Amino acid sequence: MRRLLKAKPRARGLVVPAMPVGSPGMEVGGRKDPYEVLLVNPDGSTRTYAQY
Ligand SMILES: [Cu+2]
Repeated sequence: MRRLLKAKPRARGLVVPAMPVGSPGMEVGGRKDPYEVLLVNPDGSTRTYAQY
């Protein structure tokens, strides 16, 4: 989020589909599944923005 605010790319926002375990608000013990944060472009398409 900090990186997005700093870079200010032209985009609608960031999304994380499917509520992966270990993402913010989806903590389950110490389990952390890998997931991608997608940037939503102005035209609605997406690209990978970050991987965790
Ligand atoms: Cu959830």
